[in-house]
Amino acid sequence: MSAQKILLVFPMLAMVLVMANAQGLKLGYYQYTCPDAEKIVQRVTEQYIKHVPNFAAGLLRMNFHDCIVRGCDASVLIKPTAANNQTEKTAIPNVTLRGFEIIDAIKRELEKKCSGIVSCADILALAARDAVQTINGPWWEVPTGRRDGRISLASDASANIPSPFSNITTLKQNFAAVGLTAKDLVVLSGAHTIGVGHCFIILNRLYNFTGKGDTDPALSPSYAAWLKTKCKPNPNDRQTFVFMDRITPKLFDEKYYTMVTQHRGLFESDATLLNDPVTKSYLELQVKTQGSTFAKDFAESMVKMIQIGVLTGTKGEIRKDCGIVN
Ligand code: HEM
Ligand SMILES: *[C@@H]1O[C@H](CO)[C@@H](O)[C@H](O)[C@H]1NC(C)=O
Ligand SMILES: *[C@@H]1O[C@H](CO)[C@@H](O)[C@H](O)[C@H]1NC(C)=O
Ligand SMILES: CC(=O)N[C@H]1CO[C@H](CO)[C@@H](O)[C@@H]1O
Ligand SMILES: CC(=O)N[C@H]1CO[C@H](CO)[C@@H](O)[C@@H]1O
Repeated sequence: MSAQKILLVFPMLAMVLVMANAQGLKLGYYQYTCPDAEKIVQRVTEQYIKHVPNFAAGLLRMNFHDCIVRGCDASVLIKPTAANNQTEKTAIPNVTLRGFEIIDAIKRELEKKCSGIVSCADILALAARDAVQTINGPWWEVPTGRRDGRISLASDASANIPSPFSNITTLKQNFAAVGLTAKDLVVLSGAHTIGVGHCFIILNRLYNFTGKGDTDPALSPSYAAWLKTKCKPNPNDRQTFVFMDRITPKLFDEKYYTMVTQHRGLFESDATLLNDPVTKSYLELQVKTQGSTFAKDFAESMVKMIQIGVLTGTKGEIRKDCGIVN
């Protein structure tokens, strides 16, 4: 759906978005300093995503991981400088992050056009949005003006990125800690309508849930049987994966919610959305109405997510290379 169309259909959204700039971000921040910035991000992102649509999932997840650790400051992009100074990238939850090369390609283009102006944090937020739109997903406004952080610690990522083994209580706490509600939790988890989950993450869930060679009872037995045909109990296999939304893996639709209500959520963190009245009723409503409000809700929650803990004004820096602190 185009920007114009979504704003036509949801005029209230436009108002909410214009007002949502409490932290000093604004729409079109680079209008005078680098007028083509957003066009360049969009063009390069589209080139990559049209070629490999699956990378849209990679960029969206990377945007989430960036924002939930130290705010949206591109700290997720920083490469480790020494074996004893590990950055967020190297933390366990980051092992399967993908799409770094797209951010680097965008940054190279932007540095050619207007050197030292556009932050990596803005590039990531814009690219995730453009990637999702390229695969016909929802579209949201991205107010800009973020600056890049100088700190990136693996320990922060391990402590703050929600775990796929968490229950609903813990997930709600993780989200509340950054100002996101239970509704944001269920709406943003809808991102699992695209992309993959690696088998090694669910081996215990399938084969040794309580340490007695059992399967998680929250998982549909027939789906567990199917998953076992794909995911063999080999912890050294770090490659094999399954789509999280097996019904329509490439469409940004509400079928992830259908999967969860059928006890076919891939991770415990997906399944547990059934264990809370707010998240459960949202799941059921989207299934019943074929995702009537999902695109609009997703856009609203993303706009909140991409403003978490941003650095503005004179804080932070504009990184020259997204992988390296200046
Ligand atoms: C609620 C807490 C969440 C947990 C515990 C969680 C956990 C995970 C895990 C374990 C994976 C699989 C990674 C892999 O095996 O490669 C994954 C994939 C993914 N997650 Fe989440 N996630 C959460 C919320 C979110 C949010 C809020 C977003 C974005 C708005 C998101 C977007 C994605 C996407 C797009 C993928 C697919 C990545 C790919 O295909 O490369 N997730 N998530
Ligand atoms: C949720 O997980 C936390 C942390 O592991 C645990 O302390 C808590 O008892 C769990 N809550 C429920 C309702 O299972
Ligand atoms: C299952 O878990 C238990 C307890 O953690 C462990 O002792 C056992 O070796 C595991 N079995 C397999 C097959 O991994
Ligand atoms: C994408 C990325 O940087 N992944 C890294 C995650 O962490 C492991 C080690 O913990 C690295 O080997 C990966 O390269
Ligand atoms: C780039 C980066 O974040 N480096 C960190 C290395 O470790 C020290 C001490 O833990 C941090 O202060 C640095 O910021």
